Amino acid sequence: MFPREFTRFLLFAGLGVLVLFTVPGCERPRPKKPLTIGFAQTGAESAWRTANTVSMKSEAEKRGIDLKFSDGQGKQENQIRAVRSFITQGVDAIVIAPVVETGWDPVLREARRARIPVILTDRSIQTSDESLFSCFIGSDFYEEGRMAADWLAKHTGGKGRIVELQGTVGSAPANERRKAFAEGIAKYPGLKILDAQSGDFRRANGKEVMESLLKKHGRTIDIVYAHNDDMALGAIQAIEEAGQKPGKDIVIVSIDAIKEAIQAVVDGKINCTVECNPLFGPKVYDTAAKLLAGEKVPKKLFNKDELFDHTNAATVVASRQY
Ligand code: GZL
Repeated sequence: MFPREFTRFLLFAGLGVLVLFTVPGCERPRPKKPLTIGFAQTGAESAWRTANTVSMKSEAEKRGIDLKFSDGQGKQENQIRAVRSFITQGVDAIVIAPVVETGWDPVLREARRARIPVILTDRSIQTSDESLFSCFIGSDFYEEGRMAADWLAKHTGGKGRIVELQGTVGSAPANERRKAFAEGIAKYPGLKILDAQSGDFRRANGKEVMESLLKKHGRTIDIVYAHNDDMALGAIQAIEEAGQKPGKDIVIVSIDAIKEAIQAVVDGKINCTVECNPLFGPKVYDTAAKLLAGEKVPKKLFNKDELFDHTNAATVVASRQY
């Protein structure tokens, strides 16, 4: 038999362990497992994209989120491969900035089978089943195109020959900005689109496309409508090299409102840029946390965008974060 003292020791030790694991707040604090999020980014094609990546990475670091980041380099197959890898890794949530609108349903079904919520950021998709993603967070590209058309009609009295520098073929921003702008100027028969070509949202491509349009249309171009500032800034270089004054000989309307473009508005080289705010890392992680806590979130969360021209650019340029 055990001596009395040893039996008493065992009794109290057992009681202590029982208390430790049953009385709330007594248990040894266990470090919370950090949230692991897989982010399939579009690429690195523009200053807007760089600012969006910085927002997502810096906010994840601030919150102690383990962010698995993948640069899609502008190719859907790279993004799909990244999403499959996130599923294999068993991340808590997946974020995708889809480079193009179509072709996502199969991999979204794989994420659903793995019970991993998917948040779409920046660009939306065409899908047969909207339940395949939990939420879309980004700007309203249709509204941006409409704002650009409205501003142009007012600024030109509804007259002018336009060349359009379009974004990435098949992408939601290019499709919606094109459609909304065309519908916006339809009310003004004096505003005509002479020509349109994709510059893939890239500055170098914007310059090349503008060079070829200037060669083809000479001095008949009155207006450039660029789907983003990077292409507009490239076009400005081509216009100046052709001996014309951007912002004066040729009106320039653009979208994104990156700091460099707002400075160009102050300098009189861009006439108007419609904002498309990329700094929504905080909103994405707040939404992911709500989803993982089982809370309902709205299907679409639109960022608020405004417009900058000679009336307000100088007051904001210094404080712009991107
Ligand atoms: C818009 C975003 C577009 C930007 C471009 O939300 O998808 O892609 O307008 C970027 O600058 O490349």
